[in-house]
Amino acid sequence: MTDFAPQGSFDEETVEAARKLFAGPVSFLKSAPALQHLPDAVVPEVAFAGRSNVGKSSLLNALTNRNGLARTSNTPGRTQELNFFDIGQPPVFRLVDMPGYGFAKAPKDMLKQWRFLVNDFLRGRQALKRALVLIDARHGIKDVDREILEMLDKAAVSYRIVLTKADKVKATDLAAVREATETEARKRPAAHPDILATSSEGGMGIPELRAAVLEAIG
Ligand SMILES: Nc1nc2c(ncn2[C@@H]2O[C@H](COP(=O)(O)OP(=O)(O)OP(=O)(O)O)[C@@H](O)[C@H]2O)c(=O)[nH]1
Ligand SMILES: [Mg+2]
Repeated sequence: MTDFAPQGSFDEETVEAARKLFAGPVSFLKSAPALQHLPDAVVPEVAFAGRSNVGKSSLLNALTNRNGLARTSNTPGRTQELNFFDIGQPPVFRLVDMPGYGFAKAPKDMLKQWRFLVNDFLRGRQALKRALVLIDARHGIKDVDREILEMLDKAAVSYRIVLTKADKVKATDLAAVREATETEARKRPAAHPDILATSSEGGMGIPELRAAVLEAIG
């Protein structure tokens, strides 16, 4: 793996503890197509939210270094349920892979169902310590993203913005989108002031994001 300039201000011990935790046992727990199927909330949870195709499932695989743990696809709308993954055995925390929003080709009633599922989960889950809101580094924050950011701000759900697919943009463009995104994050009440730029392909920002997850679960 290539070396990247470190991001954020995580101390070495946290980065190392996070690396170890994610390198240990990881298992798929269950898939919840509706809120009544949620698993009992027994450990802290961190959820992946973001536009369809932004790279939520890929990032989950990169963090756990397990290809194919969460299903990915070039076709938007791959993930249609809330998928829970246990990290650690016994589990220390859970990652939740969620359906994406803003997927225009999905049937209307399906879209509505996903929106309720995602919004109600994010707003009502006691065990949820933080949401990671993923933003494509090629596009930056769009209005469709702002809708979910506003919802999280209103409900006071703590979240962190994470840029994805950083390997697809030039360094100068990445620096610009990073700055614009951070400026917006700092104005949002429930957002963590720092953002992370990641690549599931190249590995940029992955150690830091692991540390950020560990930090979020406390
Ligand atoms: N180059 C590059 N491609 C990526 C990266 N992350 C994801 N992709 C690609 O983007 C596509 C979508 O990735 P997914 O992880 O399935 O996206 P998702 O957000 O889970 O999508 P939905 O489940 O539809 O909401 C796949 O073809 C991935 O291979 C990345 O960091 N770099
Ligand atoms: Mg997915």
